[in-house]
Amino acid sequence: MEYFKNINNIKYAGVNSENPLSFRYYDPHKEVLGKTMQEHLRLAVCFWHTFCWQGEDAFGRAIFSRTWVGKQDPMERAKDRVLAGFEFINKLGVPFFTFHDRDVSPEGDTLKESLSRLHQMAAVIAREMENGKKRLLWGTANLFTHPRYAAGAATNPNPEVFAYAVAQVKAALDVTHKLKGENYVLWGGREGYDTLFNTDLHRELDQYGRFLSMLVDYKHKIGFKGAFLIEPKPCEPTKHQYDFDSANVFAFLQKYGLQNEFKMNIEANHATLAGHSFAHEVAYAFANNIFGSVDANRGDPQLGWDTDQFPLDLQELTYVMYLILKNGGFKTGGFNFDAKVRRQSIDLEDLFYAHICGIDVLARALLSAANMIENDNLQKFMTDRYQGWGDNLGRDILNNEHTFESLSQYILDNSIEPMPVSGRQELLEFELIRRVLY
Ligand code: XLS
Ligand code: CA
Ligand code: CA
Repeated sequence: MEYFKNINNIKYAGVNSENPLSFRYYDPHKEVLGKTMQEHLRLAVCFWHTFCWQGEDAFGRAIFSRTWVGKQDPMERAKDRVLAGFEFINKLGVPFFTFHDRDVSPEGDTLKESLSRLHQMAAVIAREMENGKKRLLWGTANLFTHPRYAAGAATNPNPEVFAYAVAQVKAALDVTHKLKGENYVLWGGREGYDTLFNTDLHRELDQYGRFLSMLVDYKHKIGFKGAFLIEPKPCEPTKHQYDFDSANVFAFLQKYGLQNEFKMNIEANHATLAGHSFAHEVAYAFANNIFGSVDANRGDPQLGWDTDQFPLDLQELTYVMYLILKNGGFKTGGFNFDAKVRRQSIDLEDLFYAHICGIDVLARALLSAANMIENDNLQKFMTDRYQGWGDNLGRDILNNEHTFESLSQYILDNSIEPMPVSGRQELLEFELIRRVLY
């Protein structure tokens, strides 16, 4: 069965192509700074928005009629969805995909049935991965849709829910391991609270710390070599999510001695919901050695919720790409499209247009960022700006050779009155713009 009829493999056709079903910038084998575009971007398509969501929102019901939804039997339907997913990924030509357990395998009447279904579906996925030479960027577990998780999974007031979540995550990690996933993601779906009147914050954080520590033990036991990634988000579905942003998660990890076991999966949309720029979250993660992967979907500047739109902001993405290149590129991570089409984009080809445009914007950002790196005026400015910290005074301070008394004395003895110097912000902003436009 062909699910996306009349759509051929998407090819690179150059910037002047008038074919909307072609790439204008993404040329997977083009070399940029010694690596191919494909190796730099490590693009992934997500299962949930792209193949599971049917257009329902808080006000309206399903609106899409997908060729893979129709069979009565839930397992037959799940198989159709996985086959359709792989046809899409193969035609789009990206190397990776991402999924939640529930995206590919329907919840059963009992946990036992759910787990057995997941393992059956993993076998179908393994075959499709093999046929299409596709790789799993990350797997994860859905700990937020079922009513049992309404008050959280690891942070639930009932330890039986905690244990249920353990069983579900154990199976999701087993499957991710079996499919050679390069990461495993933990987004704390309902790990948070709606009101403090019914919430014991101290206890819930301890529960969450325990859950993650047990997960780490299990990872080492089974020899899973991928990275564990936590995905921060400040709110939605709960009013306050415990994994608010990268800085908040980093503090939490240090409290529970887990800082060497987890990195961040940074979503652009979640960064802006937290009142940060996307670049801030990426820079913060690099500064603390916790950068892992990126969900490239953006929010809407006027809407205060998680709109999960495809990436478009070339200026922002160029700078983020510059940060990633400067720090040596992705290791286990990549760019995942945790993005959905708008509800009125009901046609199957809209899924292609959305991904193609997102991929082309990332590819163009990569070219601009490489151009910035080749003549790195931002770095030159930065090196000069902090130069004093490489000289005697700065070095001695950092090497612990000064005290409050000795430094006070030093400044007084030498009659030093420091003068401000320009931060050159406007000039540096233009430095980015000229690379975006080159
Ligand atoms: C929700 C999150 C979620 C994670 C995976 O807002 O973005 O989709 O990426 O559970
Ligand atoms: Ca999101
Ligand atoms: Ca996400």
